[in-house]
Amino acid sequence: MSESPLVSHIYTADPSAHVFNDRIYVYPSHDRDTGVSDNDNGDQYDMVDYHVFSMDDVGSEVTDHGAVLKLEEIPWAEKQLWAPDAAERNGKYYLFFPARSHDGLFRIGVALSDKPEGPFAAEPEPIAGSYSIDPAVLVDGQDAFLYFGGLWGGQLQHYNGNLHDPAREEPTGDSPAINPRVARLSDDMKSIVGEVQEMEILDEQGQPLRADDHNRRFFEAPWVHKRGDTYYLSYSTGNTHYLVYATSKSPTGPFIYGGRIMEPVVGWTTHQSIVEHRGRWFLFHHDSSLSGGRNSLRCMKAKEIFYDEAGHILPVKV
Ligand code: FUB
Repeated sequence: MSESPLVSHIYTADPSAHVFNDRIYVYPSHDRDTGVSDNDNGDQYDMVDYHVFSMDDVGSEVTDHGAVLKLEEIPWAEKQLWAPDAAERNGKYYLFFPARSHDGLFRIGVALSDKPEGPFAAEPEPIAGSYSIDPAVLVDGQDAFLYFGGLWGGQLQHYNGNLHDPAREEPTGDSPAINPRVARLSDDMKSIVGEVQEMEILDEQGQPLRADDHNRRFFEAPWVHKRGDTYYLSYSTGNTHYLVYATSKSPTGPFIYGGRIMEPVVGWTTHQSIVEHRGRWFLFHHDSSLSGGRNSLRCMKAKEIFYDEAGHILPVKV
């Protein structure tokens, strides 16, 4: 059974959900109909602002707090406001977002507010050392980690370590798959401390997932949540359209592949967040059901998820 969209007055995607002050806040992309045909570069995802949504609980009325950050307010960004995330630290709220800058490369920016619902004011420059797309931030005690990365239109295959190498393509065969990146954030959340690291995602034998293992290898939408002393890295496998997860006892990994969370939905992309609210766990994700299957016009949804006694996430029904 496919649940209802959380909102249907605008198209929304890539929902990053957080609980602030016991209320659920969701930070999605805001899809719009641009008339651009679908291609592997993702040109059809040409978004120009972000809205914030909130609700008392999953299933209760959803408030649209309006456009809280617009492309024209971000000096360094040229186009494509893709999947954002938000975090709270020391009473301030931070919206992390990717955008394509004027040189054609995606970078990640940060915008600040005193309130979870914004509006947010963007820093004048992207975060130094950031690249690619799909930022997700975990505040873990005194530490904050920025996870990011996405293949194809998200450009991650064109990086060798942290250096842009346009000739580099997605590996094939038994080469190790490309993995998301992680970096420690400074106390003011505006910069990366130390080196950006490539994460490790290993199979049950402790071997890196192979590049040709398209059913399990990372593609985009990294998200890390913590349950007990276990860190769960969830992500999309992209061209095979699964949501999967891996676990670790460290926020930076290595992560061991754990299984599938969700089967493919209507639409090409799939992108998730997982959050605890009042002792229950929820998966926020999107599909293209609201637009009758148009890949770039998506709608966010939420459903409760469950774990078994060993901590495995039980697959959800689509
Ligand atoms: O919304 C644009 C892109 O589509 C996101 O950044 C990806 O994760 C995919 O959902």
